[in-house]
Amino acid sequence: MKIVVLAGGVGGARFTRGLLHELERRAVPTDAPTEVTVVVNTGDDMWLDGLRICPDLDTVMYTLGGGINEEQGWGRPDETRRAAAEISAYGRGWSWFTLGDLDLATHIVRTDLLRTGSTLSEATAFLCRRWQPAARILPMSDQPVETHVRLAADVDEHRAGDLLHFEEWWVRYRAQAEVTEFIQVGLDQAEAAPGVLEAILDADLVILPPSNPVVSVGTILAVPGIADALRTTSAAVVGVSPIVGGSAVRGMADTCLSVIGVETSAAAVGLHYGARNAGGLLDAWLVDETDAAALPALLAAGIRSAAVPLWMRDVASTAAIAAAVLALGAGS
Ligand code: GDP
Ligand code: FO1
Ligand code: CA
Repeated sequence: MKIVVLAGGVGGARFTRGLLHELERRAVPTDAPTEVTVVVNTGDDMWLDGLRICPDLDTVMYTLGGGINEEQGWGRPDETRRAAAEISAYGRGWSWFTLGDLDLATHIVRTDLLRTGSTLSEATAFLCRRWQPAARILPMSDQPVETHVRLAADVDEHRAGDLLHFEEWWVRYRAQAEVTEFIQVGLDQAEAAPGVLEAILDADLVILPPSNPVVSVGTILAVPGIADALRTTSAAVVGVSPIVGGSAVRGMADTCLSVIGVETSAAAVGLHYGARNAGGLLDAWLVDETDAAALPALLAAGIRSAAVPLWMRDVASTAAIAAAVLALGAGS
């Protein structure tokens, strides 16, 4: 069996870890192992003091490789910030963005690979040789595509109408600065990274995990060819709601959804992706048990649905969510 997951950072990474756990639990030694490919959002990537930072790729790689800071959800555990302090002593660096010493090593190796001619796919494969994730991790694109927000009003040195990198809007301003739109800078020059479209078209199951529908999954879907591949693949496409009981469990998905005019509810996000049999992307959509009232509307729109607990409290509860996705994907 072949499974593709379109992931952002923490939500996508944690879901995929639970999925791998569930697949491992079900594995039959005589059967070929299920192959999982994670296509990761690179819209949050940015240059910081000469280093290429890829937050969602690193979050997925560390989470699946056993090197993630569990409490934070991103970065490495037992971090120190000595290099960042030295960079600020030179009057450089971004005071609002934390880069730990261990994490910096990843950025230095990746940047060196990129500067000596490797593509982002090649650099990612190289970094993964150390972490040995039980899934193939692919960037959505090898070309830089960076999500920016358009500011509705002046904030600090930025003017209304200016574009601001999504990470600055989120990490520096905690998504409190009002914005009018999200723009993927570089999208017109971008194509899906090698293997991405092939993996989707060749899959038995494609999963939209509980990642941010706007700046994680939405950005991946904006890469030319990816949404079409989802529409045409013979795989079942199953999504997991990142919205539980009308709120984003963590992060700023609620603010992002309101910017694109979608209500923060499990049903609205499912309907935003739409039914595959009506030109949309989903065959099925998993919602939280407290959102069971959404099932009739989803079914009426042509999206099979089920309601189960969707809190990823630990690996076991997340594996149970993955089991429900596998059941929905199999048509039950
Ligand atoms: P990011 O790049 O680190 O923001 O991570 P993602 O885009 O992959 O996922 C972020 C989204 O995951 C958030 O907007 C939440 O809505 C969702 N999320 C986080 N934890 C949970 C959880 O336990 N259950 C569900 N259903 N969604 C979650
Ligand atoms: N998130 C923060 O809220 N503050 C940070 O200083 C921060 C640093 C950081 C460094 C490396 C990395 O891979 C991720 C980092 N994140 C940080 C998380 C992350 O960039 C964002 O929360 C998500 O990408 C939001 O989609
Ligand atoms: Ca992200």
